[in-house]
Amino acid sequence: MKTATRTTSPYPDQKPGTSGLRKKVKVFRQPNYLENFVQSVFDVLGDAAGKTLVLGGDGRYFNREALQTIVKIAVANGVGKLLIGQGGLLSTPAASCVIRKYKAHGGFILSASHNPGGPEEDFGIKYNVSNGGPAPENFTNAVYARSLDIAEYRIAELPDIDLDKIGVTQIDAVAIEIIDPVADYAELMGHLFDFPLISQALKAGSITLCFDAMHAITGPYARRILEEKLGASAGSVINAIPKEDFGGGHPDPNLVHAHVLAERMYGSSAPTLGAASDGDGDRNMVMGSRFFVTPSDSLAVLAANAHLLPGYKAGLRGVARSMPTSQAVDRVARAMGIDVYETPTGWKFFGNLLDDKRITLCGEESFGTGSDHVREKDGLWAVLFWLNLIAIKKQSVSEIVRDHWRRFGRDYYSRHDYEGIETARADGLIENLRSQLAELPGKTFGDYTVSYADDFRYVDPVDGSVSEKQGIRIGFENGSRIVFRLSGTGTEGATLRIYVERYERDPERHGQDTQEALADLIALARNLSQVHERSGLDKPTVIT
Ligand code: G16
Repeated sequence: MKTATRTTSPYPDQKPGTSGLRKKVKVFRQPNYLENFVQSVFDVLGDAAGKTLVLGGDGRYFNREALQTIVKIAVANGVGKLLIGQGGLLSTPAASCVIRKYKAHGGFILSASHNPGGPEEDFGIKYNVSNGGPAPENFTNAVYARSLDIAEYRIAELPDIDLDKIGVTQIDAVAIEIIDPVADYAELMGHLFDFPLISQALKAGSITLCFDAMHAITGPYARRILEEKLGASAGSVINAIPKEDFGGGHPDPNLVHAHVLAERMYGSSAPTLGAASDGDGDRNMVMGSRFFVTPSDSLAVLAANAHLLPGYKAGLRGVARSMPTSQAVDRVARAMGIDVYETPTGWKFFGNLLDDKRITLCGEESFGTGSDHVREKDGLWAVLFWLNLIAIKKQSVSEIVRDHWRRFGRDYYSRHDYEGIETARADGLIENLRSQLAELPGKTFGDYTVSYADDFRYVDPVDGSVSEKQGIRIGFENGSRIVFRLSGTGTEGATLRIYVERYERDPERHGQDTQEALADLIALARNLSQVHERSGLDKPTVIT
């Protein structure tokens, strides 16, 4: 096998965001754009000789083409073995599972998550390290620095490999193995949950299910596990075939984009559980009949009940949530006497806490929940968790959540997104908020007196690393909060996210409409940020 060293010049825009490098396909298609980024990762990794790497993606447009390039660069950089999901497919949690199970050095995951796919849409790539989780910031910063002065990359002169045939191909000293993308993950799920109990309930029809795979990666996983292994009736998984453009949809599991599911769940014969996952299978949305579970509440309910499930019967070590996620899980942790950690947005921040055995469960408002079983959030895992819980409690989703509120109180919570703002205007809005921070504490706005106002700064308790400017927090004396931050996953312009939450202990007041319950806080958030004047938008583009 021949390898070549080719000269290249740097691109200035390869700084990874919240979760890897996400750009339009057209950007990735520029000469050497992908090659530069992948070689930069290898340069930071150092000696890759003999190491095993895992490769796979969510099957979106450009997935196969990019994989062929990555294989050739990996081979030229001396890896010993590549494990690749058949068809180039691996959900993000399954990639994490495979990296851990086979003790790989790391892996490349190709996805732009919930962003749309297609020639005019988005693509993404990220590197995960040997614990199966996204590379930490010091690694991604080093990759970015390298990408700014890269001058050459190495590539093997090979024909394209057959991504569809399971088995091993040996190319000189390198073994390239195409693996079943579902098998290892399905086996792991069988250890965590009571499959016989879930199966009994599904086969008896006492639990019915609609899982919307949104034409994305989770389709094959959900079909195999929910329908074939557990016996959910055929057709319980909808939009199950992954498509390069997600059927023209937006594979983001929320009430706006998973509207087929939402309509079914608000219809007359809704199943017991409704769920959806995103492009790469790490997000989840959970619904009951005429009932939407906020991701923050889902995390709190899972934490309060985890000990009932086989994989978690020893109890939880601790829990963590991203800063903008509601404080519902904090109340559970306090009642259980375990630690709760508040981290910046981004799953990578949970990695150290999990590895250091400080936490067992973690989650984010952005439809992500997970545990120490892998180092990514895990959509189907959350759905299986809920199925298992329903089978044990023999209650509906809404009954389980309402019981939870009665015990711990309810955290009314909502996120308002303003998408496609001109970047300079969005930066100006955040700067303006920053300039108010010093004078806000002590001020009263109606029922709300500010107790603290800051720009969130995180010191990782395990390695002491510091992450600055992770979002503006305004906390009130009654426990309510407003948070402002700019998204780190978009590919065009800026997206402002405004998160609002208010705690209500009184069960008599748990039946309010969320937007009404939060109306005062939402108005205050708009006033403080002058969002409409500064963004040029007269209302949010998405409300969840
Ligand atoms: C990624 C990260 C998550 C984060 C989410 C939203 O999820 O892994 O940790 O919460 O982005 O980030 P932002 O608010 O910056 O857009 P995913 O599912 O897109 O990989």
